[in-house]
Amino acid sequence: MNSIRKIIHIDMDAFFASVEQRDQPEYRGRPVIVGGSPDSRGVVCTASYEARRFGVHSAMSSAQAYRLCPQGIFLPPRFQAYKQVSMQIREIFFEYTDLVEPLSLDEAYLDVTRNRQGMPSATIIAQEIRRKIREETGLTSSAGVSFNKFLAKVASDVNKPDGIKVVPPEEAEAFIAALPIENFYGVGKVTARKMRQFGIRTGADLKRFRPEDLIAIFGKNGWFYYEIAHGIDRRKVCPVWNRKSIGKEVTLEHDIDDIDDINTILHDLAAEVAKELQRHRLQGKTVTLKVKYADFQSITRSKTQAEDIAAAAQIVPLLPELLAKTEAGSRKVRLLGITVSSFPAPIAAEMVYQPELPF
Ligand code: TTP
Ligand code: MG
Repeated sequence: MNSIRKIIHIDMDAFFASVEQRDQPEYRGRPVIVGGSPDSRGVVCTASYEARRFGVHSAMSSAQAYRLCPQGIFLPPRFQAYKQVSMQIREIFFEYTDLVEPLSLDEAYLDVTRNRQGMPSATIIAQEIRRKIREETGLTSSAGVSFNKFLAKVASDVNKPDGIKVVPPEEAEAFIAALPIENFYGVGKVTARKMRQFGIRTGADLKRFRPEDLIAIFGKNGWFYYEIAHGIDRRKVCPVWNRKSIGKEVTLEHDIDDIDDINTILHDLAAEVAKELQRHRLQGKTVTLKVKYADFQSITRSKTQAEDIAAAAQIVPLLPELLAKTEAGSRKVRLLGITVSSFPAPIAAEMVYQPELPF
């Protein structure tokens, strides 16, 4: 059965600039430009919407941005802060589905055809996700909701910032027809220019071309253009599940050698790791203990067992044996960590169709 998928594309608004405005309230409502300094040879990473009104945009030279917007607040990027938000929003996505495909720090595709909550409406899921992102990060995002990646991606730009656009199957044809080809995701500047030379300005123009003609003009991409003009995009949402382990570690305020204190900390870490494992629905067969001594020498000791480990009660019994293979207690320690690894191979992210339900 070839039923309808439900795909969400989420993209943060003016991402780097919004994080700066969140963390430095005096910059809110003002033209913030994140990137190289204006007197350097650097470029703009992104600009707040206030700065975009002056024509400033990503990848423009900072010098040019300064000419357009001399009153702009030029800030260097703080990647650690952006990464932190990126992890927060991914956690929110994973509350709904494992089929999350991040495209960059600030955007991802989600396939919510089947989701943990069994929610029938992708639109409601997208709104919930946007609300949670705002509550947990203080930042706004935009969402596109449709039945394939191409439409979801393009839709997320339509009501940006802080907006949502839903393209249900019955509206897809009109939506694509009206779309300027510059807004087609996957059509670069060069291709767009070439399309214009052939009189292709919108999706409707593109749709008039036969696939063999598009292939003759654009090579193998021609087939992709043909399909998207007809609302077809079979690409799956591919979760890059490259997570090989889940672990927690803690650097102690003071170096310790009391074995009871060490055990207390390890029990807490085991509980935290177990919580993470359960959240990601993962089970591993290997537990690794990490000890960093006061002199910064760092060692790990591992144990692999046949049984899958997902609970603190399964981690804790392994600790005495692992601890005995270290010098913790006879030497002072400054850091302790526990990691669980050896996860089973990820479940194939193949599409599982469900009967059509309201979009
Ligand atoms: P985008 O999502 O493309 O842009 P944005 O989030 O700043 O703005 P919009 O509201 O239009 O989505 O990119 C996300 C972040 O990636 C952006 O904040 C900064 C970084 N980036 C660069 O560093 N260089 C670039 O050329 C682009 C496009 C983005
Ligand atoms: Mg963005």
